[in-house]
Amino acid sequence: MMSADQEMQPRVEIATGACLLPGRFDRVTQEMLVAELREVVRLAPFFTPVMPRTGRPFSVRMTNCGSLGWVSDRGGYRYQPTHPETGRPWPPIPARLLDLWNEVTGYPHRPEACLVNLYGAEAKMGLHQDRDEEDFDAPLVSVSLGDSCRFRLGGIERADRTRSFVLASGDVLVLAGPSRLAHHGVDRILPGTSTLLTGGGRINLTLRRVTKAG
Ligand code: MD3
Ligand code: FE
Repeated sequence: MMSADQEMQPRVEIATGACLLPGRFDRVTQEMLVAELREVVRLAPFFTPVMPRTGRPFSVRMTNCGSLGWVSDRGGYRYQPTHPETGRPWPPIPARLLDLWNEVTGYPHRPEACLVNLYGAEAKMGLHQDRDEEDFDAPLVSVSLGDSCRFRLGGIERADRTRSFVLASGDVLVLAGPSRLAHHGVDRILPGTSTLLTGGGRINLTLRRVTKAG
């Protein structure tokens, strides 16, 4: 007899080490996550990051929870323990997300950062690698909420072939092994595809281990 948390859950390997769990969170659980994120955002409001050197604003707004948060400003990209505008520590990562990390990664150390990206209908994210962490051995976990997006996944080299996928509300993507350093981005939001967020838009959460544990 399987226990409730071992129920059949579709897993699709979209690239070596990149595993998609479509509909990992049902609607009611997505609503609970949104309520928890509202509290995060109350304590750590969304800010608009800008590109290093040029100061050009991102189309995505961001905040973080966890002991470290990812920020970008004219000085560069980095992880830091405090919000760039309020100067306060980031709020804690909701327990539901720590449980998800434990279930889907089996990684023996907790995530330190949860980056929260907020996309309006016109927002996108160019092809990039996530390499501001010290620990590339740890997996990375992404949760999509709200409107679907067209997500692009390439390879380690920028010129490698890319493929695109739709990420929908409640989907979880686990990036491990060779996919951890793959190029990726968000081509576009598909407006009107979800009723989860009042006013539409998309939220993506990425859970990350930043420092090398032990
Ligand atoms: C594949 N976010 O915050 S999440 C980012 O939807 C970021 O907001 C996108 O890229 C978003 O850095 C994509 C899925 C994701 C995250 C990290 C990856 C896919 C990844 C790292 C390596 C390969
Ligand atoms: Fe990324």
